[in-house]
Amino acid sequence: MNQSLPSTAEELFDECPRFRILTLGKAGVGKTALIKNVFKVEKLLCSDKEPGKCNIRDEIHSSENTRFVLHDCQGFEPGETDKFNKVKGFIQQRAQEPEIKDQLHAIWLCIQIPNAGDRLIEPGAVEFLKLPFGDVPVIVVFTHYDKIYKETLDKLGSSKLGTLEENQRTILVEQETEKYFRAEYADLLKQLGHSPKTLGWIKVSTRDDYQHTLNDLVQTTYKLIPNGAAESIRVALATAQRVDVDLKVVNTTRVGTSMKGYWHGLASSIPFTKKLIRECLDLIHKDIVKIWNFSDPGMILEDGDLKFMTLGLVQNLANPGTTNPDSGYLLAEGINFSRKLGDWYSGVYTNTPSTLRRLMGYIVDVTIVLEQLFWDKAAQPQKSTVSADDVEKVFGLYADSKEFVEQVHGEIQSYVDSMNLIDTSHPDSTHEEVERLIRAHRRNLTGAKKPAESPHVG
Ligand SMILES: Nc1nc2c(ncn2[C@@H]2O[C@H](COP(=O)(O)OP(=O)(O)O)[C@@H](O)[C@H]2O)c(=O)[nH]1
Ligand SMILES: [Mg+2]
Repeated sequence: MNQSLPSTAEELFDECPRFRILTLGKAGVGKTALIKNVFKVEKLLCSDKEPGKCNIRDEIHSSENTRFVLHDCQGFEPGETDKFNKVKGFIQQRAQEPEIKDQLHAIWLCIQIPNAGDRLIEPGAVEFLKLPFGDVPVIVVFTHYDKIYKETLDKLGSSKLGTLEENQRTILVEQETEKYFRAEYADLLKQLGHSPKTLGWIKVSTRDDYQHTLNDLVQTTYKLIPNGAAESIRVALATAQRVDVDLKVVNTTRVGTSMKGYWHGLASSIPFTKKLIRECLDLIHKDIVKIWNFSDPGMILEDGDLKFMTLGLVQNLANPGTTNPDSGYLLAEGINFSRKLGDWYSGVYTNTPSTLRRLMGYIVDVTIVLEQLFWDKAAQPQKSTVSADDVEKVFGLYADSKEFVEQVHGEIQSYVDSMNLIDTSHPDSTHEEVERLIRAHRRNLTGAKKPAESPHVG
């Protein structure tokens, strides 16, 4: 009997289902706001305790995003030895956990940027940073960045900024504030006496116009995960966070192409031999949707029409020269497509150029559509949950930009035409072409602003 297909995402999530973070910092510095904004949740739960009464050992979580777990601690003043030892003990205990899922994956030490003239980094924070953290990334997070941004704006005043365009003003203010933080961080490192490999810093604000600072925090954390760390930790962070679209795209391809990834065999067909096309596509579809981790309690993305609409969209890859119907037609037909596709969809996988083109097209198309959905949802934070209408809209944006789809599919056609499917003695590099296609054709059709493009003058 056939063994069932492996799900690479599921294997990674078995090893590390949740990205485990410790936030540390005085009450009011913005830890809770930070977590809610990075993971896009409204409510945090801490077993049966009242919010704010949690112990560092308690697991704080949210039903709106199950891919992260938080430990929260209010930090300590110099001389609060008991509190200090408790934090130290907790970090040590977690470092000794044998299983990756129980270890800490990142520490965010949050420090609120004080009013001008005050000292930024207190002795308590310096003491903390001298602890041995092993391989756990530790990020010093300077919070309430919007305030110093505005202060700097005022300080520079109209004499320096008046004649500049808005984006040039932004750059100038950024440069000024950056100098301040760099100096503070350099001073901190001096006090520590060394510069740990896994230490980083970042300035953030959870206010609307500063969403790009949350991207920076996620990217900084991601990059500080050591090279030798398990792949599943990186994938857990990329999945859990809901601010950085690049990490979603990179990790969609990363899961498919990781050591055990089945994309390696897309052309040489090894993992798919004797499987039904339907099974192969279900697996690909589920894996991609899981990494994007939209707020989708109704499982609209996994179980809804997206799969069949995308199948409809890749039909012209089966019969070169044919054109695709409009998205309205694909949508109206929905599930009927599986019947119309008949033999191919419900049949056994065969190693043919036509099948390879359709599988490649499926991965690329669905990833591009999900990126549109990301932008669409980012532009309407008050409606964070995915609806069937959202999917219809973003699918339509892609499917109906016909020249764009033709370009993508044309490149797939050329790639498959130029390869020799019979020759499986060479390693199959189709996954590289899939990655290239996604990278080359990503674009934002929704018109929603990228966080990094937002002016942060408020
Ligand atoms: N100006 C500004 N206020 C913030 C920011 N982040 C949080 N706050 C405010 O600071 C207060 C404390 O935030 P909270 O997240 O509860 O802090 P926590 O005690 O560290 O968890 C709240 O009134 C937030 O609205 C920020 O980036 N900028
Ligand atoms: Mg809090």
